Amino acid sequence: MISKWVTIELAGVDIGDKRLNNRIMHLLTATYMQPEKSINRLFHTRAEIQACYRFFSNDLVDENKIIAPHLQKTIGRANEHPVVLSLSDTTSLNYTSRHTLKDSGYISSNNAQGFFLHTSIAVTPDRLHLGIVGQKFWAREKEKPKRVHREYRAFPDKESYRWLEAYRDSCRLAESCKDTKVIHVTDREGDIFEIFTEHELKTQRGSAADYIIRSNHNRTVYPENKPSASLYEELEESAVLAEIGFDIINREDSSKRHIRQTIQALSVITKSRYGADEPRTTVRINAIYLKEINPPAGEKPVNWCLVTSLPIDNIEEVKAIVQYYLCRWEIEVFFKTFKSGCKVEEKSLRSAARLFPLFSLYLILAWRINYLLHMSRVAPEISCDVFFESSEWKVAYIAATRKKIPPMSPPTMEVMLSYIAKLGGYLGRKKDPFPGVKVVWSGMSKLSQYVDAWELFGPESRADDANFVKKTYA
Ligand SMILES: [Mn+2]
Repeated sequence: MISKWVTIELAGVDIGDKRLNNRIMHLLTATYMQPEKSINRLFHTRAEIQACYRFFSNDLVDENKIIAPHLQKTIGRANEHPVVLSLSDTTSLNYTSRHTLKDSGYISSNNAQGFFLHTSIAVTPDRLHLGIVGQKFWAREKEKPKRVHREYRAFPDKESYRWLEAYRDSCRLAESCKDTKVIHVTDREGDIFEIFTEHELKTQRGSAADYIIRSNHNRTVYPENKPSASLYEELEESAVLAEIGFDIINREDSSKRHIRQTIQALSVITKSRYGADEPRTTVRINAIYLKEINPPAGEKPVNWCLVTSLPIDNIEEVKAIVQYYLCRWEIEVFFKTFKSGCKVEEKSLRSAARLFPLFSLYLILAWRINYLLHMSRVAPEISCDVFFESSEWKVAYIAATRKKIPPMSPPTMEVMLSYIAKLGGYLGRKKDPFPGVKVVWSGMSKLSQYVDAWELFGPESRADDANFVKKTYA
């Protein structure tokens, strides 16, 4: 059985032949409800397990074919929103313990082995995940080279090139969604000059995504009243426009810290850094400086400089940019779902060529889990049968409420998610926060086992069965 949402999400998938197209739908359905399971434990029969391994070892299967229909769906969803943030970041996947894996590379200085994944996800300003915008997977060489002197590499051969490629993905999204403002958002690693020039180029062609990038370089700037200055000094000297306050969450221990910052902003000219004989490109960037007021003793102050193509003509615009940047947290949530939720690093396949398509499949899954979770918050009133099969919500109702007969009509998303969270161990006490991703995926996993049992125990226990419904509700 293929889930309804999988049929829709992967409509038009073209792996190369009909059986492969069908197999990917089966695989996504099987992994969906039990994302954390290993391949061997996902399936009930040896034939199914083998079919899965055969799929990933088939030369026709590649990661771009798997993600392609989903990218189209992301565009469709983005089209319905006036502002969409394309959050872009890199994460590493650790495969050090997999000795049979030949083509992994070093991922850190302590000789850990694995792969890198760069992806951009589309998210609305109220943090609804809309899907993947672009993906790239790669491995470095086996061992970290001892850096005697840095070898010269053309920009496209450098690892940092991925940030420009990701920005181009965001521009493609902008071009496909003419009525949507698409904003490319990254942390400091994404601060490369090539994005500013690419933005100018794409603006002329009418296909530019805006950008908000946390600044990494104290660039030389050219204000009107002096020959040159440094970006951070100029910002420090500009007038304080306002103050803001918000909570940040520590990635390690999930503790919260309340931050208050002053806001300063300015618009300046900066230039590319090429050799003396090359012409230097001139671009205008807007910069926002956020400086923490009275940071706690012993703690590093939270000071950020953001560079952006968005207008900063008034304080409302500046505050909106800061709010958009704070949404960058969602890609961390997404990576957490992908890595700890789907336990991607524990999935064993023999080579990168087989693992990369599997990563694509789990990217779609990680999106789906976050999408459901956020939907239940931003649209709690919609009927859950938009997202769930009838066997799923009926079984969830019975398991969570301990009542024997499910209602005739499906519950709302909010209620359905509360059932799933309950199965995942969420107690729902007054002071408890919203159920998180972790509770939801463990609830989904349990639910899938219940649905399995429900379907196994024959027609009399199935509420879909017409006779059963007649007998029970008559
Ligand atoms: Mn990063």
